[in-house]
Amino acid sequence: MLHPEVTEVAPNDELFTCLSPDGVLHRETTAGGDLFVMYRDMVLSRRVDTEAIALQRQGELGLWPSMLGQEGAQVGAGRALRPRDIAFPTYREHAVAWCRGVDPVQLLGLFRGTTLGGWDPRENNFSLYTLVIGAQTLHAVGYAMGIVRDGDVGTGDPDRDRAVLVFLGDGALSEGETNEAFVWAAAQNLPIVFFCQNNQWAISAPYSVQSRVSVAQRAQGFGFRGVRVDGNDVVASHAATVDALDRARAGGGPTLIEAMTYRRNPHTTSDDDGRYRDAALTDQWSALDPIARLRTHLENSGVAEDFFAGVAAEEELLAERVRVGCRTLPDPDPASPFLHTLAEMPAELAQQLDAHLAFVAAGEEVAS
Ligand SMILES: Cc1ncc(C[n+]2csc(CCOP(=O)(O)OP(=O)(O)O)c2C)c(N)n1
Repeated sequence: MLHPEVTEVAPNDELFTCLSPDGVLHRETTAGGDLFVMYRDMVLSRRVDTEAIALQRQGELGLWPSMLGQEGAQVGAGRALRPRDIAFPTYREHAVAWCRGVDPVQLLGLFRGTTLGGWDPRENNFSLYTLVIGAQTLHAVGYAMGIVRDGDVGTGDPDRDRAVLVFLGDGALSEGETNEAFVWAAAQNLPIVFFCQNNQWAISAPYSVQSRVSVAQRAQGFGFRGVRVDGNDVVASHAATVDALDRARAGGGPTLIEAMTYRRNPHTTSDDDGRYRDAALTDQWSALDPIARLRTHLENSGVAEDFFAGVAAEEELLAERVRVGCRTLPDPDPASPFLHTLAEMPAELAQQLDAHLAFVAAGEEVAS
């Protein structure tokens, strides 16, 4: 089913919005989406983010890329996925991971240095985090080609048709790989949705130094649809993504969604954003907070305080589980980097593994 209200905004680059910053739902969408579920998703995933920053400050994590302010874009998109669809994230999609059912403690392993992955991508159809900017767009295109070859697109059977949702930042649009991915997606009419969170900064580089046109407009040059949504509006993000995924599964080809949002925290816990941007801008964007606006809407609709209290109680339990879980993440097997690269281990690599294990054992002896 297509949702014409989203399509309308494509040609003129208008921002598609449903829920205004003061919490008024001024456009009903046909895309549905459970506002209670999405409120809870945003609150709980924000709490994971807050706890992760605190853990990094305590030396428990090496690094953390915060998503504060981007929950509306991520939850709207994450909740548009069906189980058989697959998502390819960057390293900041903590709320999408939450929507896919990835345990938040598993997210922390990569940033604690106990794993190079953290979860099995097949369990939740949620690929591993990708730190190489833009690389995941090609992985996603390859997967979408596989879906076509499996005949899982355009059959009309909702239990069979699948699509790919790939996340990228505005900075990734300056990578050759992303542009190659767009070429392939268009030329082969692939079942793929590119979801760009335009949080306006690629570390210290603003979007304005990367492009003379909007993100959404760039899709037109490759021959497919681009739409612009208010990324701090979870309802708009959800409707636009449902629409684009429906099209993709039905054989309608790719869409690029530009979710306009803002990275309210520094790029990572290692970055000093005070050196390149004005704090007043962050304050302006704080007033557009995606959680606050949905809460206002729910309160104005008569939702009982019990609901919010219930989510707040869940938050405390989750925070405790994340703190304890992080500290008790198991150390990796020292052999693991050697074991999962080649199907059969060559003799030379086996020798290196022996030497490595001897080195680790010697270190453990010294330490004990
Ligand atoms: C190929 C590559 N080049 C450079 C980097 C260094 N780098 C890490 S994050 C980043 C900025 C990415 O910005 P954007 O795509 O907008 O995503 P955001 O971090 O804002 O979510 C850069 C340049 C990298 N990781 N990979």
